[in-house]
Amino acid sequence: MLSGKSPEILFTNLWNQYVNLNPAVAKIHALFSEREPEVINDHIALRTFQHPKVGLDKVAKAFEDAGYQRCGQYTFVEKKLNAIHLAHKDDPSQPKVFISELKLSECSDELNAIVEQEIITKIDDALPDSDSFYCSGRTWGDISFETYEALRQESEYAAWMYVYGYMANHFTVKVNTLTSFDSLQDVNAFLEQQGFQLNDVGGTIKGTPELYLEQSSTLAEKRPVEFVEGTKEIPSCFYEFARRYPMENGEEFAGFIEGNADKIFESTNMK
Ligand code: OOG
Ligand code: NI
Repeated sequence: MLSGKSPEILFTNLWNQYVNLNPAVAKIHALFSEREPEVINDHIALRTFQHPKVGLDKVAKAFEDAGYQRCGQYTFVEKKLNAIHLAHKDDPSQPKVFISELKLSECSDELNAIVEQEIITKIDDALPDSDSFYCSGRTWGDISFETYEALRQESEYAAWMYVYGYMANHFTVKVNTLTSFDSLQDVNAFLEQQGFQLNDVGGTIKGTPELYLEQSSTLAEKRPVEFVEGTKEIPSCFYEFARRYPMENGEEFAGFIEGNADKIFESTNMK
């Protein structure tokens, strides 16, 4: 018997939090829902810090309790990130979950001091072991724009975490299952025509059919955020589009690709 929540509850909680914060996400979802009988979510992504109190194990727990298991491991040397992906043990139709963590041991003393004092010590000690940590958002209270900028000098990822915390930074439309689009190129053209800006780091399409995975994403829209210094517009969340291809054995590729992911992370960059 699994003790945890069902995957449906986990994704409903994450979806509500994500869509409430991001009007562009609601618009994109509505545009696809108008045209499609079904809009399938391929995966979501969550972020954290590599730290005994809040590391990726803590974020993964709610999913493991809901029947997920760890499948892939990834490293991003430049961005100082580790990541894993999880998939449901019995039900391949459940979205995959990508969880990354910033390797604090490779970051500066200044960054470590801010993350420790302004984020980690302020998180309630019981929260990371609870079943709602994965969607707990920012529980460290007021934030300062000066601190945001200081973090951003070294890590856009740390700066984004400081503002938003534990929530899905994206959901992903599975392009394979769309009936009114033949390719990711078509999806991108449609999004651009509708006025959405795409992440063009390394080109708007990351990956190739030979890698069995093509991905694109919108740029996170800038949303007003209250800092102690006043309100500023800060990149929030984005929407991703993924097309998976069958491998030689006929099975659909079910993993992630470091070279693609490395660029998708930048969808939440301020610059
Ligand atoms: C995750 C970026 C990686 C993918 O599909 O490769 C990713 C993130 O931005 O936290 O989503
Ligand atoms: Ni993704």
